[in-house]
Amino acid sequence: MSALTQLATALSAGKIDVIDLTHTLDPDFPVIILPPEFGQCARFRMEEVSAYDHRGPAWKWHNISMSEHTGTHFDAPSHWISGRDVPLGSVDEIPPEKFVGPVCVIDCSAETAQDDDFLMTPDHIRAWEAEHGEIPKGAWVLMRTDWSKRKGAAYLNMKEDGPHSPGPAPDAIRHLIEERDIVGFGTECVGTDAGQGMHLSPPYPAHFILHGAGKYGLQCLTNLDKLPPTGAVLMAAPLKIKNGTGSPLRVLAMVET
Ligand code: 23J
Ligand code: MN
Repeated sequence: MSALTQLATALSAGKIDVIDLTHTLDPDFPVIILPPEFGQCARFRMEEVSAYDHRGPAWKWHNISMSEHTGTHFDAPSHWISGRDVPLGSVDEIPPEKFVGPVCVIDCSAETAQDDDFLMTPDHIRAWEAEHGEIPKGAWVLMRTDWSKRKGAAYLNMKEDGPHSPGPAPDAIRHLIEERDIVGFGTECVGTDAGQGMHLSPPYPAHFILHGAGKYGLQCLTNLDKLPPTGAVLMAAPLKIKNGTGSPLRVLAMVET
C-alpha cells in the first residue's frame, strides 16, 4: 500500500487522532505587551456585519481584525531583523512543504512549575534525545511548559521588570539549528523567547537565531500535553498574507491512537 493510502485507511478506521494545538481567537486572549516606547500588538476583534436580519436576511457574517502575531500564530523569517534578507522569508513565500512535518515535544513542565524564567539548555535537549532518539532533520520542536493552562494575568505573568515566562537558551536554539537542522520551534508562551529574553545575548535569541537561519516559530500553542514525545505529524500553514511576517493559524497534529 502507498503511504497515503495507508494514512487514509488509518484515518477512516479511527486509528489516528487529530489534536488541535490552537487557542480560540477571542478578544480576551492576551497578546504580547512590549515596553511602552514600542508599537503594540492588536488583540482579536470581531464585528457583526449581519445576522439573518435587515442587513442580510439569509446570512450571518463578521468582519474581523487582529495583528499578524495575535493568538496561536506562526512567525516567518521576515519578522526579525536577522531574517530580513532571508529568501522566501514572508508567509506568502514559504514553500508549503515546510508546513507539514514530524514533531518532537520536549517536556519542560516539571522545570517550569518550579521556575517561571526557566531556560531550556542543550543539556535538556541531549537528555531528551538519550531517551527518545535524535531529533530528525526537518522536525518541528515544541517546548511543553503547560503555560497554556494559565488563566488571566498569570499567562503573561507581568511584573515591574516585565514579563516572566520560560523559553529556550540561546545555545539550545543554536544546537537545534546547527546540529539538527530543525524547520521550526514552537512554544505555549506568548513568544518563542522567554519573557525576559530581551536581557539575553543576543536579545530575543530565539527570534534572532531562528529567523536569521530561515527557520520558523509557533507561539501560543495549547494541548502539547496530548502529544507523544515523538511520532506525531504537525500541520501548521499560515495565511498567505502578501509580505506577511506571521499569521494566526490552525495548528493540528496527527497522532496514532
Ligand atoms: C515583537 C517584538 C518582540 C517579540 C515579539 C514580537 C513576539 O514574541 C512575536 O509575537 O513574534 S518577543
Ligand atoms: Mn510572533
